Amino acid sequence: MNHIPKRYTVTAALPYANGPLHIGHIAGAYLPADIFVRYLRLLGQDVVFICGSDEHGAAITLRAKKEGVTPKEIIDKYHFINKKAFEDFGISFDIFHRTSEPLHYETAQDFFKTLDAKGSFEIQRTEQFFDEEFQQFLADRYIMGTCPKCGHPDAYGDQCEKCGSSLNPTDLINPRSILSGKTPILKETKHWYLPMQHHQQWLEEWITTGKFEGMQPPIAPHNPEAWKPNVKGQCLSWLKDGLKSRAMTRDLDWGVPVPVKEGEGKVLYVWLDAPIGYISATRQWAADNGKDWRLYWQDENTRLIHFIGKDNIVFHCIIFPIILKAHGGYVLPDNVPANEFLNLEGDKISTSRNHAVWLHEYLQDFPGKQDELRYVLTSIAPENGDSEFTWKDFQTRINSELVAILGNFVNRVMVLYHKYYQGVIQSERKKFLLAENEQIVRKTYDALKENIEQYKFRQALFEVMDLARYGNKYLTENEPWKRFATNPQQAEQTLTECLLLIAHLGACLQPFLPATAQKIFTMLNLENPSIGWNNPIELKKGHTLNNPQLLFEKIEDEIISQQIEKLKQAKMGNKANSPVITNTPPAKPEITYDDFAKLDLRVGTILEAQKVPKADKLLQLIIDTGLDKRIVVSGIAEHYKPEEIIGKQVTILINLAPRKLRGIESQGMILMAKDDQGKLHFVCPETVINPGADIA
Ligand code: B3M
Ligand code: ZN
Repeated sequence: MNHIPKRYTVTAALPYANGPLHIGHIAGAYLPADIFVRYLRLLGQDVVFICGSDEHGAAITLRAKKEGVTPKEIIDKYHFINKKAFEDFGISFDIFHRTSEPLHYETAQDFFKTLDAKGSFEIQRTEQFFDEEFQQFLADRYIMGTCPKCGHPDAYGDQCEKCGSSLNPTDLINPRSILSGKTPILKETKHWYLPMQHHQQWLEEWITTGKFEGMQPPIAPHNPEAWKPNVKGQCLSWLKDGLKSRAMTRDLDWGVPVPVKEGEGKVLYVWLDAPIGYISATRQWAADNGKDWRLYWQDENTRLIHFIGKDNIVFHCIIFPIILKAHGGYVLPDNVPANEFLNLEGDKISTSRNHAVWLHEYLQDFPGKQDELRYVLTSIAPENGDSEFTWKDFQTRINSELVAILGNFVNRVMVLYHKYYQGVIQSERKKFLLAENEQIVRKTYDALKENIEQYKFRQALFEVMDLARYGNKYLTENEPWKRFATNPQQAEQTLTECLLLIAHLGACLQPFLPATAQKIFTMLNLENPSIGWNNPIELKKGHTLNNPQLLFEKIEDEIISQQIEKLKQAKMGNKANSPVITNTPPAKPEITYDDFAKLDLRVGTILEAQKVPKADKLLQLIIDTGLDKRIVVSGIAEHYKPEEIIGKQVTILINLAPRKLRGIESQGMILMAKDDQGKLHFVCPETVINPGADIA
């Protein structure tokens, strides 16, 4: 390739804000993208890492319907849950945007208007499925039926999840409305279609050769050899079937409104608006950081890379490129390294059957162990075919690889260095004394570069672990603990060589296990280095190491059995593994400080408590508010016995208008927190303080 990239725009599929993330999502797109981006950043490349919530489409409206809330409540809830899970897991997006933001509406509508003005759409009046009972057109996921390609009985109107084919609702055999379950009727409507068949030729050329006739900057050629066979294969099979017109608008009331005359009451198709979300997110990031977003999308020296799962291939390799090219002035993806699917304990991961390991739950169950999961998911990443996660394998990989090899090597060296030399470097070491050590480190860097640049993260990590294996063996064979008495100089040499190996190991681990790499450099008391042999690591004489800390701990059988049990329970319909954090209520609308300041919240002390006759839920309390002693009736009788709570401090809202409950006037309200199981807990100061203390 003669075209040298100056910058990278790396995107990871925008997850629908309709549910939490599971390990399949992570292994499919987000973790490989994060490794790649961290690697590029270490090399000092100009890279922006883009993601955000996909907040439109039937995925959202159907979830809202299921939970009995508005779409807005759904997206507000899951956007923040997912954003936090990504952060806690160390996925280092530069921005995690939302497609419900005004800037996105503006960007997507501008795109639509430009395409419309250029004549890139065709308006078609067609008959579409319509649910008479619900008075609604049935697009995409509102309709199900049998896949005409593979016979799967539960294919959606836009896609069959079994064979990956992209469909139109009228392709389905025996269509049924998911709203009423009935067979829909056909009714006329009008939509803006993208005549994809007009793009068949250049796409074929572009996918197979990396360029096409009439190609112009900023579009730069890509290397077709660098595209994964599964990705190219899916594209070619699509092209072989022949591209067809596809509607880019929908009759729905949730989405980006169609911004042209006669488009009233219609919204953009979610797969038109979502990928443009990458652009709006970049615009927001650029605005926040004083950058020019255009360089990241409209400059021929930018490489655009989309990390996705295999079910999104057609949208990123065919439809979005058509849209970008039809608009003009944009680059096309340089690569779309899509992964296949991750299975779980011998079965497909399934949200509806609740068969999944949820990221936010993993992070709760294994606090501080995000690198352990990053390690396992990278080691088994479905790069060339579907792969499988099992808890037993998770345990084995941690115990016999991370603990026994990497952790053990680093720990033995650190402990010995402190024991013999109080952690003070004895002799300066810039280069290895032993040629073999230098060789293996150079080889690791080379292999790392080669594999990461070809999106082979599994192999790349394996090569790094090989360096740890080598270090462990080198240490064992040289036995500095024996030599320390017989040949102290040699013992010191071995251990200092090992320290240098650890430093290079730490450098290589940075993209994969960032927290672990950080721990290593903290122990070594060195700045985090770049990555590569040309970025020398130096141990100066007299430099002091920090105390050893264990990198990993063994995972006990019991923990694994618990997780396996949890999965079983979940499958049997037990709520313990519920993916839907139904008990976390959605965010409420913003208020001003003045709104808040109206509440007179105080610390109160419960002086007396008794059951309210003939009311199962109510307790009558007498509370010392510091200002007075007043009666409060509270719905906590199912959670607390009267005698348990005498003397307990509570948060009380004292200026709530009094109200009668079962004939008793309640003069205030005590605040309670409801946990996942629905149990109520008092909200109270850490230690007993004076009643009447103001809460603000
Ligand atoms: N939200 C689909 C998915 O989560 C979709 C990706 C959009 S990427 C622009 O599978
Ligand atoms: Zn199918």
